[in-house]
Amino acid sequence: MMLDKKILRLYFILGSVNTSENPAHVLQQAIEGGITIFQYREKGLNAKSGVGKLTLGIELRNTCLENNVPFIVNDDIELAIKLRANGVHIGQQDENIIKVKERLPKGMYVGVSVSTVEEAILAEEQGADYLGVGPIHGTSTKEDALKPIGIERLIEISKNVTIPIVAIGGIKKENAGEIINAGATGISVISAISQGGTYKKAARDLELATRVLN
Ligand code: TZP
Ligand code: MG
Repeated sequence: MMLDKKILRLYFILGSVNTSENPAHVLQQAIEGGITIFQYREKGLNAKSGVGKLTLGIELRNTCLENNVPFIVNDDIELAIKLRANGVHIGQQDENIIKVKERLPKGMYVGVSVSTVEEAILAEEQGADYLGVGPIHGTSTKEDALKPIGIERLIEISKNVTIPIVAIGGIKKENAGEIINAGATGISVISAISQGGTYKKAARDLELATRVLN
């Protein structure tokens, strides 16, 4: 099933290390502000594992279910299946897309992170449902982030694939419009909402900033 593009407009990603508040509260507020899809990404220094990761996953999964917001799990395919997530998001370092798809129940989406045209074309060929393209700009949220690829590369990638693209890395309301104009279906953010003070307003402002003609 083709992923509805409108769903990818404002893609919020969060894990416990991205906030000093209750992640479920941050998520609830972000939903009220207008996020369209959510990814549980429990990664980085002091990230939860095992039961702690599962427990928070259940809580965030329930928040998404109650609000009818699609729920994606980063990297952890077993957890995604256990939580009956709507999809998984994998990177270039993770398991091969074809193998991942074989393990997933039918109808679960696979998103793939790419930063080059070659990776994008290959991910589409292998059956990715959408691409996460970046990092577009510098970001301090991901410790091992690659060098920023910039808007020109985003344009180039969007010209070479037909599946939807969400851009990631250093995106905020001030630069959201140019991301959409570059051919992305949506924007993907961590800190612009999780460090945004008033989460609901931060999400609303981002959603408004994506409303440009493309
Ligand atoms: N992948 C590439 S950049 C990034 C990830 C997960 C972090 C994005 O965080 P922010 O705070 O929106 O720049
Ligand atoms: Mg990964």
